Amino acid sequence: MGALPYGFFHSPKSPQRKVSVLMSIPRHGRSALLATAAVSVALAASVAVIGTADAASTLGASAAQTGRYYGAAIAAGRLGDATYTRILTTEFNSVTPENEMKWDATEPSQGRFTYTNGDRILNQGVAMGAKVRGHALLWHQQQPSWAQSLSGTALRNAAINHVTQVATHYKGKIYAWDVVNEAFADGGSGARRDSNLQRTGNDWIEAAFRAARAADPAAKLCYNDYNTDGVNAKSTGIYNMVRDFKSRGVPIDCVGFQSHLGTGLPGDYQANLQRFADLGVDVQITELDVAQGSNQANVYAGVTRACMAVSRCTGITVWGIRDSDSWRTGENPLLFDNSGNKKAAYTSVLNALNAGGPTTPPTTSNPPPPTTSTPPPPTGACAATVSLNSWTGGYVATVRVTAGQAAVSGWTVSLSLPSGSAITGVWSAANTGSTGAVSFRNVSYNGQIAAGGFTEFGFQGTGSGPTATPTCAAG
Ligand code: G2I
Repeated sequence: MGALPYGFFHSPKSPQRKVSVLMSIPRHGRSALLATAAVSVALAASVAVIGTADAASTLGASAAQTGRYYGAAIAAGRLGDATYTRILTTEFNSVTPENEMKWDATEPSQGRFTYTNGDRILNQGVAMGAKVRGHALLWHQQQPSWAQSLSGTALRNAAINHVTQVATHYKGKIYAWDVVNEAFADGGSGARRDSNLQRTGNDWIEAAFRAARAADPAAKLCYNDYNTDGVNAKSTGIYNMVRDFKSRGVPIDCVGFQSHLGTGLPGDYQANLQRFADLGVDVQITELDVAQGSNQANVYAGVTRACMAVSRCTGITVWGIRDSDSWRTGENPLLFDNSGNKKAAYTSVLNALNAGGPTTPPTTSNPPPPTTSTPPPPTGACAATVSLNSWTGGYVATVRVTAGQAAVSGWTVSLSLPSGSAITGVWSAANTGSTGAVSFRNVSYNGQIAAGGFTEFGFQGTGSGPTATPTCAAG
């Protein structure tokens, strides 16, 4: 099957072909396409024209200018492909294993854990200095056959043990875990999906999140789902669960929006991300791919702009690199063609990422920079703020480093830890010292911050976390 022409889904003359196209992809991708096609919005064709000295030239570097990541789902079996690996290492600063950390891959028989391929993905990410998203601890699909045959308490215990073991194996190395994947039903119910896991009791999801937090306190813990690309019954069901979790102290940090899209984007895509962010969780685009068509580049740009407009949208992951790597065979839904060439969609994403920074280079001559009610730090400087997630005996600190009126090239954040506090893990920075007066230096991929932009790093520790505002030195 070739590329879908733009407007194909709306053609009244081709109902048979529409069905055959939809039937040719797996079931839930089909419903994603139907949902998005039904409310497709023609996005403005214009893309901000950049071309400033600050516009970065790769997806990861462009996203990093505003403290975000741009990632790809990758497969261990493709890492030997030179074109694939060249694009991966050049363009992306986050990786997600497409299949290698799933239950069937990591615990093929009960209690026997195999991490060979999961570790290959992890090591690839580490070698690139990239974030690693863990995917997925519990899901009704891709369960090993032994788990499929369990139920009740035996399944609950096996599932929680699985979460504990896998999160412990990868402790301190995962940026964010999809703790639970696709637990809500499609359609208008807004209810949980029936599954063997759901039949162990409605609290299985929160039990999984608590187990994951206990095993790896530094990882952000996400709920991840599809057909949640606008305000609809399914996304509202998830919204209500997240609100309930936050009110009861169930540890959840982020919601993943898979965004397997057709040829349109719901008009309330950004508003939907924002309403989740307003609950106090990060949001991430976790499995983005968009059906080929004349609108593909615009839909990709629209998703990018939406994430850039939501301060708690921390990054975007595309579900594969080249069209030929995609699970959506024949739909050409990715940013690189089969030969590894950049597509128009790639350029639209890069421009939208770069539009998140300044549109003119910083200058010390006229005209003077506009004044704002809360002035940023002086030119060439940076500022740092800490947000703490504490519990008895430990904490995770997230530090945001913000550039002033000029871009920053390299930064060092210094702070003082209270007596009895010791750092046990650091990500996206290199620390000097782990008790008392400590400092953190940028790593290779987050030293450049555009004027007014920010990046984030984090650390975890024992005792209580820092309370005073840190200092930041640029350069
Ligand atoms: O279905 C698309 C994605 C929907 N959200 C969750 C994701 O985890 C899911 O990823 C896909 C992978 O992209 C596929 O690669 O999950 C599929 C399984 O539901 C993956 O397909 C499986 C095939 O079904 C297996 O036959 C195959 O052995 O990939 C396996 C490894 O190539």
